[in-house]
Amino acid sequence: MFKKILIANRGEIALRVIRTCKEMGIKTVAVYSQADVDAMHVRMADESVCIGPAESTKSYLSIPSIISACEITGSEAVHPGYGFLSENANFAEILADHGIKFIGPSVSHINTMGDKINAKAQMETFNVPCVPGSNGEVKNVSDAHIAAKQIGFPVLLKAAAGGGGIGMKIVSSDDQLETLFLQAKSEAKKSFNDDTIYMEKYLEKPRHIEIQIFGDGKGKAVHLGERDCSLQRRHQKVLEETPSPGVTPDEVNKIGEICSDAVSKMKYEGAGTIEFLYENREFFFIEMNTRLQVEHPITEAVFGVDLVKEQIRVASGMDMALSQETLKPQGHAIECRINAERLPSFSPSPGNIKEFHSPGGIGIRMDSAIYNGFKVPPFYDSLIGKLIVHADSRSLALRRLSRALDELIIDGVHTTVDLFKEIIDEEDFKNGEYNIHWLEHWLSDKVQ
Ligand code: MV4
Repeated sequence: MFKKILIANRGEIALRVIRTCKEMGIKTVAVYSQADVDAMHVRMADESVCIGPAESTKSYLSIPSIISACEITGSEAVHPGYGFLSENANFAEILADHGIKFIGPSVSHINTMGDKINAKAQMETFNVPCVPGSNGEVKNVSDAHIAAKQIGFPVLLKAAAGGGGIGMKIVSSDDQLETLFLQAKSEAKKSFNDDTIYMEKYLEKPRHIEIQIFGDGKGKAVHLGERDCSLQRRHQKVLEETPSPGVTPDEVNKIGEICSDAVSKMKYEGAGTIEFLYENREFFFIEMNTRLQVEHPITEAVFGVDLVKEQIRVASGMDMALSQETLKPQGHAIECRINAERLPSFSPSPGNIKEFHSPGGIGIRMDSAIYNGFKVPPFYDSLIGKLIVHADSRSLALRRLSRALDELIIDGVHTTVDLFKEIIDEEDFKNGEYNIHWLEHWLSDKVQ
C-alpha cells in the first residue's frame, strides 16, 4: 500500500480523498494555489505545497508544478479528483515516466474514451447499445447529407473531442445541414483544436442515466447501478438521484451487466462512468468518463461502498474488495449541488462565508470545504458543497432532504439552496416525471 498520496485538486473533492487516505493510514499532500492559502484541504492534509498563482492553468493544471510537488514530498501516487487533470492522458503518462502512480485508468483507456468516436466504436465491439449514427467521422458536407438521409432527421452533430455540449448542433432538415455542419466544425476547431465531427440520431426527450462501473485492471469488474442525472442546466448537473424513478431494477441489472462485461473485457482499472441516454425504455451509450464523478456519493450511500478506497486499493496492486454478488443497493439517495451562484442568472457569487451551518442527523452527508470566515475565491467553479441524503425509499429521502435543506445555513454569498426547496415541491419532480429538458423549461416558466 502507498505510504503517501498527493491530491491534485482543491475544494470538497480534495477533502473527500484526504478523509479516505486518513482512514487507510496513508499520509496526504495537498497542493494549492495562492488563492487557496486558507483553504480547508490545505489544513486537513499532512503536508502542503503551493504550486502557483490563482489562475488554474498556472497551478492546478500545471503538470510540471505538480510533478515537482510529488518529488519534493516523496509522494508515491496522485489522486486527481475530478475536473482539472483527472482525464488528461498526458498527465498520467508523465507521472508514469516519473515512477509515480496515477490513481485512475491506464493512459490508453483515458485516450480511447477521450475521443468520442473511438469510445463508441470500442463500446460497440462489446455489444453496448449506442445511439444510431454515422460510423465514425463525417468528413464533409456531402458525407453529412448521406449520413443524415440514412439516420433520419432530426440528427445531432457532435465533436469527437467534445463532451459537455460544445460544438453540438441539432439539425432538423437537409437545408440546414451545410451551415450547421460548417459551424460545428469551426467551433470544434476553436474549442478543442480538433474539428473531427460525427453524427447521431437526435433523441428529443431522453433521461440521462449513467452506470457506475469499477474494474481491477486485470479483468475483474462490477457495476454499481445507475444515477439519474437528468436535472441539469446548460450541461451542469444540479441534482442527481439513485435509483432513477424512470427505470426498473431489471432494466438496470441488464444494462449494468452489459457495462461490467465491457469493462472486464477491456481490463479497465478503477472507477468509471458509462453515460447513456434513456428513451422509450431503451438505453443508448453516448460517452464514458474515466474518472470519479462529482455525484459518486449517492452510489456510495446506496451500496455502502467507499469508491475512493477501492480506487486506492487497485492502484496499489491489491485486489478489489467488491464483488457483484454482494453489491446490493439499499434505499434511495439524492445529491444537491450547492453552488455559490445568484439566481435567476446563475452568475457566480464568490465572497465571504459569514455563517455556515451544516445539516446533520441520520442519513445526511455534507461534503463541503467551506467554513465560517472562508472566502470563496472567484477563480474556480462555483460548487461549494454537496448535500447527500439517504433513506429507505424515495419519498422518505425527499422528506429527509426537505428537513436537511431547512437546517442548512450559508450566509454571505448567494447560493442555489432555495432552488432545491422549490424543485422538490414540484409535482413532476415528486412523481419522478422529468427528462434532460425539464429543469430548463421549469426555470424559464418561472421567470415569465
Ligand atoms: C445527445 C442528446 C440527444 N441525442 N445525443 C449533451 C452533452 C453531451 N455529453 C451529450 N449530450 C447530448 N447528447 C443524442 N444523440 C442530448 C444531449 C443533451 C444532454 C445529455 C445529457 C444531459 C443533459 C443534456 C442536455 C442537453 C442535451
